[in-house]
Amino acid sequence: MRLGLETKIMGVINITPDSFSDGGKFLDPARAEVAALRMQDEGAHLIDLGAESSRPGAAGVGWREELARLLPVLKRLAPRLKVPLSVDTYKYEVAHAALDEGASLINDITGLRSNKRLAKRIAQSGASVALMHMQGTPRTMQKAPRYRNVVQDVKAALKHSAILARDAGIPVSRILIDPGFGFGKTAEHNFSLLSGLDEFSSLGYPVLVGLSRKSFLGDLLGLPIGQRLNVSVTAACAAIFGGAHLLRVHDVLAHRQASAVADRLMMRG
Ligand code: HH2
Repeated sequence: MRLGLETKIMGVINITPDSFSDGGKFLDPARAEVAALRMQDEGAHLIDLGAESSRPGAAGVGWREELARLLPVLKRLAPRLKVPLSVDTYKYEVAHAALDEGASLINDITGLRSNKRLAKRIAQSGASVALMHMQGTPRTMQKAPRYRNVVQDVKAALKHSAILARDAGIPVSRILIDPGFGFGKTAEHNFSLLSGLDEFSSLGYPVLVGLSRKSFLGDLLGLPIGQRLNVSVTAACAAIFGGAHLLRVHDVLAHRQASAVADRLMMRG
């Protein structure tokens, strides 16, 4: 997967009972498989599997429970999908097993700050890592998020996460960064990050964004989760114009079509 030529699409499948976006839909591995194959057909460049919800207020689950949800789906998908698999986890035990099963990317919402062993394990495996920024933890992050300057503060934190990755031996070419929309951010913070997104490219890593179905977009018009496609796609295009390389989305087809237009305008496609 070559980043930088066209915007890449990461299709999201949450194997959880309680994800804010698709909770309960994909607990059955057969249903998860159908959804993943469909996302691949619709043009997803990779599929991100998550087995613990990180929605605001979520308490989290232990690694055994997370693995028990993840492994049946991962084992089923790994031999059947042509596109690479990513696993959304910050837990060493989960990442360790997922890498053994062929995961190509670990998507860490804590930006390698929660576990020292994780970075080394990723480095040994030859997989890539997505370093996301989060202030606090999912349980507390939306209580009173504060920044001096949200763009500069998040940028500095991501720079630090990238140093952790490189010090552990993960090559530059296998590192992605993500400002973490909705993770310890008010709506104003999220919009400042979106309009200031081009700042992040200067760190020298491809930029991943997760805007799909997020509350700060729906809240503009009081839209429930099922009606946030248009606002998600619009925000995604703004992110592409701001330099994003990869979109983490629940609705692959719509984002693929929109990004084709945005890429053409950016002369990337
Ligand atoms: N957002 C969510 C989860 N993981 N990873 C990255 N890199 N960037 C994001 O913005 C991001 C993420 C939250 O969305 P979702 O997975 O749909 O919900 P939940 O955390 O409730 O499972």
